[in-house]
Amino acid sequence: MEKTWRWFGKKDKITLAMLRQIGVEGIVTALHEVPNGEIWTSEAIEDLKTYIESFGLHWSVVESLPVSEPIKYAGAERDALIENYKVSLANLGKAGIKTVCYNFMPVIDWIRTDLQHPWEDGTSSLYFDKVRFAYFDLKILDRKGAEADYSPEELRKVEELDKVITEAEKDELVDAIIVKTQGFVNGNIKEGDKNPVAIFKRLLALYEGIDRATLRENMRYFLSAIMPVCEEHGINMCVHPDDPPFQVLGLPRIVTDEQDIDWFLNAVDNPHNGLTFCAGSLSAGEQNDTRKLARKFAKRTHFVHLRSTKAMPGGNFIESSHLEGRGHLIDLIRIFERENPELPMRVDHGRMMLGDEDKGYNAGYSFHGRMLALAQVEGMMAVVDNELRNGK
Ligand code: DNO
Ligand code: MN
Repeated sequence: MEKTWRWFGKKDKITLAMLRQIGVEGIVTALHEVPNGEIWTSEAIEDLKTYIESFGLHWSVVESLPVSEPIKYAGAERDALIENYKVSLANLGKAGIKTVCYNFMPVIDWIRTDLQHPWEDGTSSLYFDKVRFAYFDLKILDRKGAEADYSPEELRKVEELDKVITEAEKDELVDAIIVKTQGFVNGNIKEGDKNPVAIFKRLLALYEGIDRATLRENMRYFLSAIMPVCEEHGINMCVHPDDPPFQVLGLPRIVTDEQDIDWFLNAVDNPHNGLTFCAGSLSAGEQNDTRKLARKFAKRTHFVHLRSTKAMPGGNFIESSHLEGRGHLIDLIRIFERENPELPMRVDHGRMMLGDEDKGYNAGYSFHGRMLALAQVEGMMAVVDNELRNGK
């Protein structure tokens, strides 16, 4: 697989010169400054592409070309937004950038409740705590009907937490769930927005009455509309799985497990309609065996995120080391190196370590932690490639 790295553009403190030194080959990035739904012009694409190439690297994957909310809930602006999306895709294709990651999660992209969950060794990683999430849902959002989504035990723990939680801790929870993990991926809520909870509630209201079946139809509509452009320009679309892969906040989620993946691949059965195999997201679902999924979907996978998680008691999960956990990365590397060795791969998130926290990087996207993970993955890949060369 090609060793790629998510780079957040010219403002990223982790520079392309640094990435070259640590063996990165391809860059994963987006035109982060273009508002959702607007066209990515050829000029802007070429400008960034030339900049990347001036460091001896190349722009391998777009992550993400965001799908605006009205496309997901079928709002009145949907067709106009899809037309813009098609123009952006065509412009990317003309520039030779042919792998495009996106997601189809309504309102909220990936979700964590703790951005710096401490490890014994002094490092930290991202964490999802079911009770803290329930607290956000019940006590901060005050969502109607939310009680039905939690067990009596969880509801009891939420009440206990309510007695001790401070205002500062509440703000931290809001930051983790809807500000710091969202701002740089889907643009719905940005750092510095006043009253993010109110913005978030307005967004949630857009999905009232939209269930899994409707969201699926809207995804089929979107994919069918863009496939001709993808065919013309050789673009491979790859949807990122829902993270975590289960229903949240009354919102439907439709890329969570084997059945869901089968559904969208068959609904628009075209090789350009594929998957981002995010081992971290998929492994956070108890129903998922990443090895089985990789064997089944390797040929329709266009991009790989290597990351692992460990299930913790109470439906919680932690982002673990890349060498452990339910991601089973060594097995996945064996499968993908055999089935689809040209695939671009990135390590996804890493721990915070060695002063990473002082550098203001996006949540999960540390420098040292990701570099360590990349080295671990590189080692695993070297062993697998050696086995393959020796006919094993
Ligand atoms: C989670 C991460 C996310 C991901 C976006 C895609 O696994 O990889 O940052 O890139 O959710 O939309
Ligand atoms: Mn991912």
